Amino acid sequence: GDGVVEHYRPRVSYYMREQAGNFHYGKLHPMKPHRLTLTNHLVLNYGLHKYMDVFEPRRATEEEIRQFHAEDYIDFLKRVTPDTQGQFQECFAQFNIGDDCPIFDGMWDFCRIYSGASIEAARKLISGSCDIAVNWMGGLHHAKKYEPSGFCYVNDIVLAILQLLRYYPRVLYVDIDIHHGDGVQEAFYTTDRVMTVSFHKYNGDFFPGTGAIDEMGSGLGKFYAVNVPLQDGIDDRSYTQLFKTVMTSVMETFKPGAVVLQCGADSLGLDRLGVFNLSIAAHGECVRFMRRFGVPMMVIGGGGYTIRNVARCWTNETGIVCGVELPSELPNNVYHEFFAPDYSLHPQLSGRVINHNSRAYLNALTARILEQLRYLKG
Ligand code: ZLS
Ligand code: CA
Ligand code: ZN
Repeated sequence: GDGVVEHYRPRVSYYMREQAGNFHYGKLHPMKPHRLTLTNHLVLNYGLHKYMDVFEPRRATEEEIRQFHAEDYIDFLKRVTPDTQGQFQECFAQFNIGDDCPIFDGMWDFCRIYSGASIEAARKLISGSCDIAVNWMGGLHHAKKYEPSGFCYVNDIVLAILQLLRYYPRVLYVDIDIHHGDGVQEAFYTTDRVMTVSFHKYNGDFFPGTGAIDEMGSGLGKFYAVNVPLQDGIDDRSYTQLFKTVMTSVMETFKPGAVVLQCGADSLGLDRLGVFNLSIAAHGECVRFMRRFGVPMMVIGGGGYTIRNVARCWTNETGIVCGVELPSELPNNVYHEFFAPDYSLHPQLSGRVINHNSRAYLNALTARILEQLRYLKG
């Protein structure tokens, strides 16, 4: 077994603002910030706050957001509201405003809250006052320098990595959201100081359409972007085995000073937008595996659209980073009815879609990625 790991109790910082759960993208929109409130209730009712330092982070400043985003885009985000959007109509096409990225009440405030938390988490890691920093509000990996994309307006991950790069020579970004982490990959595509690794569904059509295996980075960054394109229905065994094989080689070759792990929960089975078959245990196994390397780590949220399972998933992963084993029976909490009929941390999520990833496909994929990583050695 791994007795040593079980006794390892890392210092964990946890970032949360209650208001974050009260924002609404719109009634029909699949992104529901309320999942953050559900998650926090489970985390607190399991008593996990006793194992962490819990912080209410400050908002990111405009100046901090300018480290990545363009000034006129920031001006737009700052000034547009549902009431003033009439005056900004001509900017909507320029800034990709539409059904995926609507203008909603408090949008700019929401961006400043989730980004402020990721920036503070990065600084906390640098200061050495924690080993793992958790921000379930963050992880909005699609946002671009000049525009929002796929429910993401400000790229808190890029902002956090830019902070980490002030101190750590090399930062590893790992993304287990079902969507490709395109915004982060693009921001660091030409540098060898950030390696990005994304596992995602890819068929050329599924959003955002990028993330083919041959996108590997360019210039100095050549080979430092790793893409793991997967088909519908991938199951626990195939995914965790692939994840561990790839990440072992990545850690050995890249030797990062810090890791940022995006834990999008839309890779779980039964997700409203997702098509994978992962259980909460397998998703969490990826987090546990990364924790074992003992490298300073930032753990952030992302997608996740069947919100009762998002809350379960991120609660389980909060327990994992703390090194605390949680009983399956959910503690009593004011949102108990969300978790009917099983009231369990580990409901059955698999079985809706069949696995279209053959052994042969996964073996060939693994071989190609390990070959790419061999270019980094020596
Ligand atoms: O990674 O697939 C698309 C783009 C479209 C189809 C949908 N229409 C609305 C716009 C054009 C091609 N967008 C994806 C974005 C997925 C973002 C994932 C974010 C993350 O998990 C990180 C947080 C998409 N998939 C599903 C929808 N959009 C979608 C489903 C249902 C609705 C309601 C609200 C809006 C319009 C009707 C909407 C979007
Ligand atoms: Ca991904
Ligand atoms: Zn996603």
